[in-house]
Amino acid sequence: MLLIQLTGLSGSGKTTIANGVKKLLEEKNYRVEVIDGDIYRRILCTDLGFSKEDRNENIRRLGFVANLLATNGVIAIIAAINPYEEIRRELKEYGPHVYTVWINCDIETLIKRDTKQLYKKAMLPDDHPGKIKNLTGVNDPYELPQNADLVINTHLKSAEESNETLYSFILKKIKPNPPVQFNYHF
Ligand code: ADX
Repeated sequence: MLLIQLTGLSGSGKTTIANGVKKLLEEKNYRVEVIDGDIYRRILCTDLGFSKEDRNENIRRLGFVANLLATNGVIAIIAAINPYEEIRRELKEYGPHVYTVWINCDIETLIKRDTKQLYKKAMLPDDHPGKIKNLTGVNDPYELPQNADLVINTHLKSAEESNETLYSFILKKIKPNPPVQFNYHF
């Protein structure tokens, strides 16, 4: 039905929003699947690291799975950093059912939240053995989305507002095809 590719830095809220919106849509009987980078990196993408090539290959695989689902009536939401324009554009080529949603959060807020302690590790001195040397947005590129269909600024909104923004965006895109309701009145 739809393929939503979220993009945004680690900790920006992609997974939280994707799962929140999944719940809201399921209450309306839509079939939804969240394709989460963190999970797929442990299952389908265990061979991939964080080079540009590997990140793009990661998104290519997630996109393939998401598109299979999307063309079989599911709303597929990819929650991954997805940092490069080239691969975002490649996914868009699957068709007009593909939308790019930028989950934007300023770096100060990310550093403050730092739930996975990744930003702390990326900002360690260069010679520190625990330093992360390729964290997106700190010492690895994040290309700002040039053609996002929707931008959600999570540092300016509550979690509920962010969910609501994506939820209503999706509802607008699927309006012509509501799920079949089986209401039996005998
Ligand atoms: S992507 O760049 O290929 O889209 P993906 O979303 O699958 O990345 O994975 C990102 C997750 O991997 C982060 O949320 C974080 O938990 C973990 N991670 C570990 N090292 C890095 C790193 N160097 N850069 C970004 N994420 C990292």
